[in-house]
Amino acid sequence: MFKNALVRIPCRKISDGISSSGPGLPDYRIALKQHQQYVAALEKCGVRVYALPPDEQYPDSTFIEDTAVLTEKCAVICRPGVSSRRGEEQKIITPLGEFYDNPELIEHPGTLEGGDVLRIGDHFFVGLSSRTNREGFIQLERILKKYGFSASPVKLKEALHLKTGLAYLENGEILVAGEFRKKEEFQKFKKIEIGEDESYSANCIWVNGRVIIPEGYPRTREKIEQAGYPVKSVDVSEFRKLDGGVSCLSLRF
Ligand code: CIR
Repeated sequence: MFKNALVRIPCRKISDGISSSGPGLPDYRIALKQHQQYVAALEKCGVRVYALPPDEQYPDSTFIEDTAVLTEKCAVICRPGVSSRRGEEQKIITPLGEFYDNPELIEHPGTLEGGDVLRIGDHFFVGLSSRTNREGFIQLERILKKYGFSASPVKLKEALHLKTGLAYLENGEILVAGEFRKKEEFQKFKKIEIGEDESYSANCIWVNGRVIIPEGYPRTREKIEQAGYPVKSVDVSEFRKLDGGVSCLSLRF
C-alpha cells in the first residue's frame, strides 16, 4: 500500500519538453488542469499528495518519476540519461529528506531513470534503454541488494522506458504492450495484453487496490475491470504529447 505521493506541478515551459511523437505541443493551462485532476485521482486512492512547485529550469520536471526509485527501506536518486534533464534529480533530494535519511545516489558513468524501474514484490526489473545504461543498472542492483531486494535487466528495443509498455497490478498480474508482450522475463506472470491501438494505456498505476489509467482507452478499462480492479481514468493528453504517461507524473511510496 502507498501512503504518500510526490508530484511536481508542470512549469510554464512545459512545451519545451522532449517529444518524440507527433500530436503537437502541450498547452500549459490544460496541462495544469489535467495535473490537478491527476492529483485528485491519487487522493481518491488514499494517498497523501505532496506537490512540489514548478521548476522552470527543467521543462520535463513534471515527470518526477524519472528522478528517484523509492521503497519502504531506501530512496535512490537517479541520474537522467539525457542532458536536458540532468539536475532534476538534485531538486528532489531536499523534499525527500522529509521521508528518507540517507538517499543513495546513482553516479557517473551510470544513468538511470525511474521510468525504467518496475517493482514486482521484492524484485526490480530494470530497462536498459536509451536513458538507463548497464552501469546504472549495476549500481542500482548493488544498492537494492543491501536492502534485501533483487534486480534484473531487461533490454529495450523500442520503448522509451520499461514502464512505457508495462505495469504491475497485483496478484501476479501484469499489463503488457508492444515489445514486452513476448519478453521471456514476463511469461511467468498472468498477462493482460494491450493491443497496438491502445498501447499507450499500458502505462498505468495500481494505487491501493484501484488502477489509474489514461482516459480514452475503453478496451484496457474493460480488461482491468474484468480482472477485478476498480478503474479511475484521467485525461493526460498534454503529457502524452511529451511521451509521458500516468506513471511518470508521480513518485508513490
Ligand atoms: C522525456 O522524454 O524524458 C519526457 N518528455 C517524458 C518522460 C516520461 N517519463 C516516463 O515515462 N517515466
